[in-house]
Amino acid sequence: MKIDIISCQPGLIDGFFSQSIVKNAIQNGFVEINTHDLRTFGTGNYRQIDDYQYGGGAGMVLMIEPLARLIRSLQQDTIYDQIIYLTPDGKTLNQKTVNTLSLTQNLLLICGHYKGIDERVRELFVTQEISIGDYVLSGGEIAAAVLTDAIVRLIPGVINDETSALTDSFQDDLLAPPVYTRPADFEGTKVPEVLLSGNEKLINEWRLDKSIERTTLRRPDLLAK
Ligand code: 6GU
Repeated sequence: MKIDIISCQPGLIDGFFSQSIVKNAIQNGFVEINTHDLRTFGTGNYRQIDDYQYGGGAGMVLMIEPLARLIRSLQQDTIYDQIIYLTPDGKTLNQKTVNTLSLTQNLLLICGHYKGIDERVRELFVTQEISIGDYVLSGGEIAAAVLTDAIVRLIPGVINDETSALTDSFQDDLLAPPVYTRPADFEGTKVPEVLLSGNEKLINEWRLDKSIERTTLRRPDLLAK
């Protein structure tokens, strides 16, 4: 899988990817991630990438020309399954979308900044718009890192125990059950007996019960689906 990311602050993203599970996935050849500095494709001597918005109003807008040039130069080498613009007015990200994207070959992510990008970039190039929640970040970089992390950890082999990603919260619209490790008794607070029983059937039943209980209490909206 290959993920290309367009940003005017690529250092932000590279920092995250040089740590984390994503770093291991890159080193082990599961994914190739390239960040592309929009500034490189800026116009004029000052490599301008943003400008005032038509009609007036506060905040700069990323210009269409640098973005179009960069996107087209990337398209010379790669056919993208999706060109995704990270924006607070996109569709809120969920595990279903992450699952679908993890099955693609080539993704291009575009990080916005300031007031956003010229609307015509969205019309001409973008195939999908994603938000990571109802709050505003100062740029799309953190959102791109969130999306990339969520996708990459699903690639088979990236997480040691392949079954681990399948038992995550949200994988079947249920929150994950509680987990425990040693000691079995911490100052009188004990691990539930069933988990020490070795009875796999009982353990699975207990975990499902707890998942449903936790989802009912905390996220009834998930059960309604
Ligand atoms: Cl994708 N970008 C920005 N700037 N803010 C956000 C977001 C994205 N998702 C939620 N807030």
